[in-house]
Amino acid sequence: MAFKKKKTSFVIALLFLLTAFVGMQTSSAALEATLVAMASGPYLGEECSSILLNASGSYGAEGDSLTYRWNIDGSWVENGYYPYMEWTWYDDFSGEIILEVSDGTNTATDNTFVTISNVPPQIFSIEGLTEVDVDTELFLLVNFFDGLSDSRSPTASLDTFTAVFSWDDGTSTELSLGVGEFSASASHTYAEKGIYQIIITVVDDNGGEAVAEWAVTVGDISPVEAGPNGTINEGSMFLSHGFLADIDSVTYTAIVDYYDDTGAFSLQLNSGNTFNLNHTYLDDGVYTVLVTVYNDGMEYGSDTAMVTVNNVPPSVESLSVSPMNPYLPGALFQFTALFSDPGILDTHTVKIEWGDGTSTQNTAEAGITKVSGSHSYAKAGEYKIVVTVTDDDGGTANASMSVVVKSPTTSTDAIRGIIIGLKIPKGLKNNLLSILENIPHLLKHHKIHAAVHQLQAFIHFVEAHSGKNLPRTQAKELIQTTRMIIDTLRTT
Ligand SMILES: [Ca+2]
Ligand SMILES: [Ca+2]
Ligand SMILES: [Ca+2]
Ligand SMILES: [Ca+2]
Repeated sequence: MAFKKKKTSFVIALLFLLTAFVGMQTSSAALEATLVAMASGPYLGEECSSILLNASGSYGAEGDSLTYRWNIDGSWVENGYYPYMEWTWYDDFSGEIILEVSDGTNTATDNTFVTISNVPPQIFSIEGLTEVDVDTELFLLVNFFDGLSDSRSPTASLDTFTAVFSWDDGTSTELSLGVGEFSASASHTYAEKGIYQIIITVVDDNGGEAVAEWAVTVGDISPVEAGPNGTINEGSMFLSHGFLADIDSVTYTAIVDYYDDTGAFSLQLNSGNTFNLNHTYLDDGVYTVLVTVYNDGMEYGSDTAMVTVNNVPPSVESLSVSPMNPYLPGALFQFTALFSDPGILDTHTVKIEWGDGTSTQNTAEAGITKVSGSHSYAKAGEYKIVVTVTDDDGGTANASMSVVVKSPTTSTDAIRGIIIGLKIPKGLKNNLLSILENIPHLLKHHKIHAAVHQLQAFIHFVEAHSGKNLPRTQAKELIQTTRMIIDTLRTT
């Protein structure tokens, strides 16, 4: 490289001489004013390392002694009679510098390009404890340097820094450091015991980066750590994780028993000998999770974690009746309640209060979430049916719906009222009323079929007189109302 560089300078000098020679042909003044500045370059370097600027290719007329100065970052730096000058940039830089040579009378200049690259910081040491207790502060101090870390004369850069401590528990601490601030300290408190790989990163303001790791053991670590205790709801998954004190993989195997009668499972060990626990508990209770680890068939260690599973009360999903409401007294209908419970092993008691002072109680076995019952009401009125679902652990929920029971007598009375109000011949009016006369009696004795038959006969009679001595609009109203009563009766 050095050879190539020299050669390049030589070629440039030769080119310059040729140019001067060509100039001589055209201008005799050029011969007298022989003064040439040669800045060499381009120069490449790193921040904080000195560069030798070489103006030795410059020349003047024979016998002249030359003086040199360089313009760097806008300022002139005098270098007397020395063609060589050492210069150090303390930060990365990219731009032109100017050489000026003087023979005492005239001056000549030359420009060249300089590229100084950034040097990343270097972490020298980390100070701190490698073992702390849970809930106790861990202090870490990181020492680093940025620039030329020569032990005899270190040269610091003008960079600023960001230091990040990643604590390996999902949290981190970030610090901003000024020029020349080559140490950073941070503290952290761990809530859970474990072995943590802390990563410390120092980045300078030009993106140069240094990374170091620090391992800390938090709490008394036994050979196997099953992880913290947990609390969940029935029907949901217990998620946790644990680890072995020995992070170097040998031939460990592990099993886990969640102690809810589902038996023992083989437990997969991740790299670094950590493991994940996940299990769905179907009923409430306090369960022990036992993790046992073997090394070549011999027990290496075991540990437990406790899981408290809370009962979740059931919830009523829907209430429905069939056939559709409203009903007549004595009409039997089917009532259905749907409910749910995340504790799928729970049994349930379902109480249906019909709103007329009677109630029905059912027991739903585990897995059954639908309860039906049939009922009829003796009297007309609006009834509120209340359903209460209770699981075998005391969790409870209720819901209600209203049903309406209409009296058919009341309905036929309405038709009678219409007829009495009509302006029609008295004979026709009496005939209409007489057809309806027997209906309340039939309904009272649940002779629904006979009542329907009688109402149909009434419709036929009305149709026969419609548009004659009974106006069409009034006939239509009577027929519609009667059909509604028939529909109601047919659903009973
Ligand atoms: Ca820099
Ligand atoms: Ca730097
Ligand atoms: Ca339960
Ligand atoms: Ca439950």
